[in-house]
Amino acid sequence: MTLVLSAPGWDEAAWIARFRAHAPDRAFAIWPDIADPASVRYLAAWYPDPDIYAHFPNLEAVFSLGAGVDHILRAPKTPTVPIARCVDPDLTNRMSEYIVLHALRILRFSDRYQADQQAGRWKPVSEQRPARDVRIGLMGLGVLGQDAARKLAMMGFQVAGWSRSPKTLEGLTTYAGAEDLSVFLGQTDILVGLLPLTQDTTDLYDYALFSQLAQNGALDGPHFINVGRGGSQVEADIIRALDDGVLASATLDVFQVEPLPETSPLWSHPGVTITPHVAADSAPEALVTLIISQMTALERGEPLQHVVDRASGY
Ligand code: NDP
Ligand code: OXD
Repeated sequence: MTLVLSAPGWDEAAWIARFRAHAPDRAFAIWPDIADPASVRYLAAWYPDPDIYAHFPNLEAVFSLGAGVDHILRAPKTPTVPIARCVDPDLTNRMSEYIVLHALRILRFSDRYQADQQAGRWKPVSEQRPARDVRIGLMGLGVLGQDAARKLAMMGFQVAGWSRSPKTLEGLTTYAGAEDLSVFLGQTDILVGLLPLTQDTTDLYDYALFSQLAQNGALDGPHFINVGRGGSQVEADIIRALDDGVLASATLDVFQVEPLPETSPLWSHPGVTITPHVAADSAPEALVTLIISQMTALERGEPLQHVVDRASGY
């Protein structure tokens, strides 16, 4: 009952050591160093080799080492066994921290004051609007979107959310589907992308979408924060929208290509804030514990948690 780990670019030996510390009686291996492929029942993966799944005839489950699963579903031949993703309170809290941090950074003109400090300039902004005047729209109302929505509302922001299926959530204005998108965008001052990457969400954040954001809001124009997936954003359109004043700023944690190439104009654009896909890292201990508990549950005949729906792609 071996678990194979495949996470190219990560310190895989350290991860296996963590797994062994939590489950010393279990067998673990690192791809591609596999002595007996028939013994492999589980795969824990982050951007694995797309051909990996065919090597294990007795595979029973694939565990994503993150909340997203696009890195697994991008394979031409995806595994036929269930895929479970990471859902963990630490990860959820971290994402909400990131979104609240940057919403407040925008509200409280932090970038401007930082530049003023560097220039030795004492220049209070003439009018500091309260959070209650600012409308934040979350695209994605899943595990992460709902938690962020609650915490943003706690800070006083007006919060709305958009999802694929209609939802009723206390204290939140909700919109669903393509038919509601324009109305949702038209009432949004800070747009937060928290969508999984699927066929439907690829290249979704483009110039046409940014152009529909509220232009009459309490801020200096619409702001965009993307913490979902870079494949949902058209980076050339972000630059164009910033240059045209269609967007006031873009805060990006995810990119079309990661690591963001040195040649990307996003690096030096004054309207862009960049973080290297760290909005909500999975805490290693929590992830290892989750995966081991999922294996144990399966072996007891209990259902796997957080299983991905193949049809919707997330
Ligand atoms: P969930 O699966 O819980 O929620 C996804 C949400 O997106 C749901 O509300 C879903 O709608 C909505 N959605 C999906 N497709 C569409 C669509 N075509 N149109 C409208 N809404 C859609 O995911 P999580 O909240 O756990 O995570 C979201 C994403 O965040 C992950 O997939 C990952 O890509 C990203 N992420 C990024 C991290 C980072 O560090 N930057 C860390 C962790 C995650 P519905 O509710 O109707 O199903
Ligand atoms: C992700 C993650 O899916 O870090 O991006 O969990």
